[in-house]
Amino acid sequence: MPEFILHHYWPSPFAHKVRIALNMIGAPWTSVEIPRVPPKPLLMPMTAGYRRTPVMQIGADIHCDTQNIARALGEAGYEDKLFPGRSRGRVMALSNWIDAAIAELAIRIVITSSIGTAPPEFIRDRGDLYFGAGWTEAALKADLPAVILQLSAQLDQVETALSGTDFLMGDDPSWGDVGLAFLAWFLRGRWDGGADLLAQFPAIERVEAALAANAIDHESEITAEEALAVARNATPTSPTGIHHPASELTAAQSVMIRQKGQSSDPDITGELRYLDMTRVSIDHESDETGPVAVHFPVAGYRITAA
Ligand SMILES: N[C@@H](CCC(=O)N[C@@H](CS)C(=O)NCC(=O)O)C(=O)O
Repeated sequence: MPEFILHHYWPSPFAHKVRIALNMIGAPWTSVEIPRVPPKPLLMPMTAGYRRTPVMQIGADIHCDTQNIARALGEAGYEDKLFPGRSRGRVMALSNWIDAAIAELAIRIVITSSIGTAPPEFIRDRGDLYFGAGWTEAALKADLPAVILQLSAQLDQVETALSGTDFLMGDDPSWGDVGLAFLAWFLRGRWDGGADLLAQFPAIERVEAALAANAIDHESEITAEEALAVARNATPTSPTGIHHPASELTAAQSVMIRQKGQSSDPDITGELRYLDMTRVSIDHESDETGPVAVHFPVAGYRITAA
């Protein structure tokens, strides 16, 4: 099995999603701690400018976004453990829905409730990242009760989906349950109303208890400089070529990858290495890493000629 190097910080909920998955499937991993806010000078040379957390490195292949990281873990030999019973399509659809419908609300609630306690520069950074230009603290606070109602409605649907079954796909946990467990962990740990709300959803709490608790176990720790050296001493092993009949993009053309929706995320540019229905990869090079391949999911990103 390849060495998985996770670039993350411990309080990051999306990083916890991947930590839960790695522990659930029994894959050893190496931890690299990165800053919670930019600048991230030892990460960005590797990611072509992608700044979010987590990033998973396998040699000189750099996987961005948890939906793409799930695919990479499946390809690395953990398909059956992440998607039991050939459930990948159903699980990915469900987990995309959980990210869109529940994660967005949970993030909104946690950020809103940390106004006044978290450092103002952290709130500013996350506000610009998640809520687009023009957001205000006052509007976030005014919306909070309505957002909590939205969240409860979505959690209630998931609770119903879990009735009579241990996990979303049946007896065995999947990437879909991982997507639920990290959000419960996040709401409980970072919002003072989290525990009371979750108490209304015992099946979700069961999934959280089964998966989220031991998710910090890891094999080793290295510095960001050492991770850059790992990339420098490796070459990308991921495939190349355009495998998308409806795309006019061509191999090696310069492309821009932009987060969909309003956000302060920087644009990412590179030479198109690979495209299929669900993944886009670019070739990128920096002094610190030499040539690397950087991978993103197609869903949720706008990919255009640069
Ligand atoms: N769609 C992304 C979302 C990742 C995300 O928003 N992560 C948060 C941390 S939990 C983040 O990047 N915050 C800003 C930062 O770390 O600089 C994924 O699934 O990986």
